[in-house]
Amino acid sequence: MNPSRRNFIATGLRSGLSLATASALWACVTRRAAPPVNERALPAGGPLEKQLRIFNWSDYIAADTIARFERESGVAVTYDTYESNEEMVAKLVAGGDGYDIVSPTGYLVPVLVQGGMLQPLDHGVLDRWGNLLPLFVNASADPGGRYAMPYQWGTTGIAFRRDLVSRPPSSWAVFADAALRDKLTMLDDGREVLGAMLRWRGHSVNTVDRAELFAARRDALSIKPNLRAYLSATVKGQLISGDISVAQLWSGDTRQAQVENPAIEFTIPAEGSLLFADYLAIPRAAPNRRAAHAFLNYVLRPPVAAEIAEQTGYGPANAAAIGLMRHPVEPPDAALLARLEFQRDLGAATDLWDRLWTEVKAG
Ligand code: N2P
Repeated sequence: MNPSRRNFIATGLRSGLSLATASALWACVTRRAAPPVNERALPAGGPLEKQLRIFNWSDYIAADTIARFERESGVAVTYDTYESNEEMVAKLVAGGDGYDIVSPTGYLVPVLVQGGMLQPLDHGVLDRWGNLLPLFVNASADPGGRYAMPYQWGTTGIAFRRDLVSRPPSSWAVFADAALRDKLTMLDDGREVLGAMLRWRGHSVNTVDRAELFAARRDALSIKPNLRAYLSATVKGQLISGDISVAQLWSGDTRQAQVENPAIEFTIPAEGSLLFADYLAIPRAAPNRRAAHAFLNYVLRPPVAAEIAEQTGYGPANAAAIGLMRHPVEPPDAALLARLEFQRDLGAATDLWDRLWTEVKAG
């Protein structure tokens, strides 16, 4: 393997990508052999393009955000959704489908930047940038926001039906409760599932300790017979119907389900959990750069960001939006941050993580 490929793939693995995805991303980078983006060729100063293609997480925007932007800008938007970072990266690798905006989670942004998959943002036209929370602008994902604009943040916890459990869960141990067999789901994401198992035993979600990781695999396999499936955002319907009683789920998706069924609650287990932010970014090959920046600037408007956060149940990365929400989601305070971890570089242990999750899925 040549050194730059090895470095690139190592960075991808450390960021939580599977080997297959990191290798495919590299193949894409080299196949394109695109010239370096000229950072001075900024998109300001020309007419808006007529089209914009957005690729975002499912259930991650307000009902009328796109229609209002279209009316105001005259730009026709194609809006597609995905269920996992890997699904989005696979599309980018396969040629991007001409997307102008994607929404990677923070840990993935440096990998996409290093792979030359994103183009720098033109801060000259993002005139409401100052509204963003420094916690997410200065995060390790993309310090200063050269390539990615913080969009929303959330936590991973336990969503449950108050009326279907004998007592509210307060620990990751709930997934070991055989009385709930087949009424449980966990996220379809190895770092989330193994991370929860690690926190359960008092370890970090970023551990590289082999004994801790083997114990996490053992725990994940031991609870697997209780699980109906590994499901991410799509579990909402089953929580609402009562088909599932307890799910490892993200805060905002739980909030959306709760609006449909008030018996649904959310808790961060006593042992702690994860915190994430997702970012809006413009792929290198995006055909509609000005329209993409216009949309980012639109989302930077406090009322727009407030409506998106209100309807999706997540926290806005926009400080000026919080006060406009009917149910304000304040940025995580010190007490919450102390119970949560951002996912970090796993170093040489990433291969082991990947293998253990593969074994859990197959087991
Ligand atoms: C939206 C899920 C986004 C949170 N449904 C995962 N980063």
